[in-house]
Amino acid sequence: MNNERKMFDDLAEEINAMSDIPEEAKKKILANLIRAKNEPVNMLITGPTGCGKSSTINAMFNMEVAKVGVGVDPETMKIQDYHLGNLTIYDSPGLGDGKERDIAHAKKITELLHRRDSQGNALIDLVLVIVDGSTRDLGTTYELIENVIIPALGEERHKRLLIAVNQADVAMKGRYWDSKNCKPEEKLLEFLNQKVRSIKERILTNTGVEVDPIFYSAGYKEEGEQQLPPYNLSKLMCYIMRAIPAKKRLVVAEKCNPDEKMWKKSDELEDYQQEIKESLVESVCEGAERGADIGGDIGGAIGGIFGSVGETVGSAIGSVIGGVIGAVGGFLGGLFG
Ligand SMILES: Nc1nc2c(ncn2[C@@H]2O[C@H](COP(=O)(O)OP(=O)(O)OP(=O)(O)O)[C@@H](O)[C@H]2O)c(=O)[nH]1
Ligand SMILES: [Mg+2]
Repeated sequence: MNNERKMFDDLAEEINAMSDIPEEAKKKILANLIRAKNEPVNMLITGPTGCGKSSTINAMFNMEVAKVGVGVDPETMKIQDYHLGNLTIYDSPGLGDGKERDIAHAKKITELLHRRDSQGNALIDLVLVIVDGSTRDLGTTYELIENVIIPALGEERHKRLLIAVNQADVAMKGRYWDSKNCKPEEKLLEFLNQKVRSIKERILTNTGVEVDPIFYSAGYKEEGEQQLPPYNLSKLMCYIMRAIPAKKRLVVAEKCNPDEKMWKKSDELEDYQQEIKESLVESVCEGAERGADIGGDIGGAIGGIFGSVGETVGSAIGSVIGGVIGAVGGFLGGLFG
């Protein structure tokens, strides 16, 4: 747990040492950093037994604390909470464990989603519903999303809900998965695209809520065997960063798995690493433009802030959470120095 302190301290130190940004902007950025360091982030991860909740948590945040199920019994019977500094992850079973248990799970999820923080805001920043890509029957998943989660989310519900289809590699029983390159072949890609499209349409039709589901693979690990690398985990993280308020992003970023392998493989439709990085820089620099404005020379100052702060933030974060920031094509080197 040393990383987080180091990341924030490194950033503050480097920004402090910079001579070419206006004092006002510097003050604003340092204030942002202090605020960001203390931001609590609360995520709920849910989905049916065996969909890969624990595997996803472990892959994203480099934990071994979320026990991956190997037997037939669901490992997660109640909502478990994992605390990683200011980041709290709630891991809850979805529906499909039998009527009585389903009612109990639904009740706990509803309660959690109604919980408020001390300022009266919803406690849960983001709900990630994981769908098992290898099953055809999405009935209980739809029930969970449409009848439990969406009604409990309140306003701006589309912003706090993320749906992700896991186990992309075995969605067609392992066929058409290019395991050498860790990506789906054409047929599987089509199948997965169709799947997320139909989920999107179904939820829109039934609830009027617009979601943008993605597919990924958390990777696969058997006792004593090598970890199969995840696919689209960087996309999932990118969507998480988009969904949560800007000021909360650094707390999530500092907990990301530093193992670059985890973030490397994606559909490459966008440069997810770059977007993550830009979203972090944005969150640190928020309001600093106005600071520069006070200083007078607006044009040059703004460019300067984003140039040099970008570089500093990029390399400081990069050295700590190289996974997220640095993995795709040495992006750090390319853009920021
Ligand atoms: N092939 C493949 N297997 C996966 C993937 N993600 C998870 N698994 C496997 O699926 C099984 C269940 O994964 P878990 O992470 O324990 O699922 P869970 O949702 O936490 O399950 P419960 O806690 O029991 O509800 C394990 O054997 C995992 O190794 C994936 O992306 N691909
Ligand atoms: Mg689990």
